[in-house]
Amino acid sequence: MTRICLHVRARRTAGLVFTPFRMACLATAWCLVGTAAPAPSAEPAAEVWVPAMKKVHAEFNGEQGTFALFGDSITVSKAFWLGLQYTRNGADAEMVQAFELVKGYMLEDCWDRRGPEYGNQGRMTIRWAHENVDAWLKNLNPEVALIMFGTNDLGSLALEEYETKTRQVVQKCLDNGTMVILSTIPPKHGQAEKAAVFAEAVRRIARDLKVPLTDYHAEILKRRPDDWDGAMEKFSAYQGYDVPTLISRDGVHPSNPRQYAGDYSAEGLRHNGFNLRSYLALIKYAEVIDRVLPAKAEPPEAPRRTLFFQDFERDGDWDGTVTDKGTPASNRHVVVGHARDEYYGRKIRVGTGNAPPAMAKTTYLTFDYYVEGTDFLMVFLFDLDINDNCRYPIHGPVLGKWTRHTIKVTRGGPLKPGHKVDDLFFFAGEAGSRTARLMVDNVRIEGSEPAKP
Ligand SMILES: [Ca+2]
Repeated sequence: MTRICLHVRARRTAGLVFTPFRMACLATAWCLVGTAAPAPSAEPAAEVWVPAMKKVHAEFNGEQGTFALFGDSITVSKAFWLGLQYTRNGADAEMVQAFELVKGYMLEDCWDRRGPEYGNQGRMTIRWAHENVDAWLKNLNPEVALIMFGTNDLGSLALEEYETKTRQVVQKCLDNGTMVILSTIPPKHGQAEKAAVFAEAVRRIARDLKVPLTDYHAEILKRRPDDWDGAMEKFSAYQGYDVPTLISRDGVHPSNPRQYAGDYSAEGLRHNGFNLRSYLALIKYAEVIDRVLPAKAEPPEAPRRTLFFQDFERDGDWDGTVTDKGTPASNRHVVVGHARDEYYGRKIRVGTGNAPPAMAKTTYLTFDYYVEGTDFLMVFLFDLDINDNCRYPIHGPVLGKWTRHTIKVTRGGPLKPGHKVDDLFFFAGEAGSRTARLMVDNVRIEGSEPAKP
């Protein structure tokens, strides 16, 4: 990898410090030739498209994070893109970083924008896009559009019409202030030569119009140069999408074998054609976000309000022994954990009272603790709405010293805004422990936004 590929500025996105990024290198061999003239089949260099796309983006007047998918059945299929948000088995560090960046930036519903109103439908060609792109841009006004047409065009369009209309569709997007990521089409059984010619046309458009490209065609051939085609006799034992190469038994669509579902390891990317397409799109979109798009402003946090507070200075509902012996002056009374638990060395229960508080959109639990004799500390919040505990381990607790700790309890876990919590549990040490000690004080639940009813 040459130095040029490692150029990335560090930035903060959704709490993640974004550090050197090799994404530019993944989809192409262009990086390997450094600053030499691009080979005929290479995508435009980032040094070319980044400034060009910044210029396009300067004219953009829509909502930040809007990502459109324009294409045919290979795009409308939910085997593409949608599943990335749930499963990324075998993802390398680069993909993990790319996903975090995209997840923090893209509007959440853009994983799932499917149907003709969103610019994707089965059996369609670039003619359909050419007729409808004005409406899509007006209605969706995407910040970035990923475009791939051509597989259906192979049967009915000559190269010239395909290339001209693709070029015009891209240009309309750019004129709207919408950045484009172009994609070459996959190779197709029985029309491999024409598919290669169409792919080359898309590379040409990307270079001419200075837009980034995911070279799906080249990436498939790189991974399966001789047996990408699931229609081959050697795959006759398999059915439909279940074939373990990159194109299905129909010779047209990307494969999606169950064995490699959600698998983005090198093996998965050799065997699941939809995963490969999702992967390439993710890496390229992340690169665009990182290198072209302005950092997304963090929404200002609403003031926090206290939903529950217990300082053990008067009557209340808890299990544990209240003491003021040897406690810090500012804490006065604290509660000491007991050893009568089946699973943990010390336990404290704190009830939230007769009117259990509903969690706010963003909810924090803050408490003071004193732990010694164990480094295992865990908090449970009992969620009345799911009738179960939500667990929050405290990794590496401070030992032998009163410490204040805050957990964001509504972040990604089962505890959702609006859910009510009636008990909090604090645990330390293993069951039967003789040495574990646990004390807790100033248990406070705060929300930064009113809970939805
Ligand atoms: Ca106290």
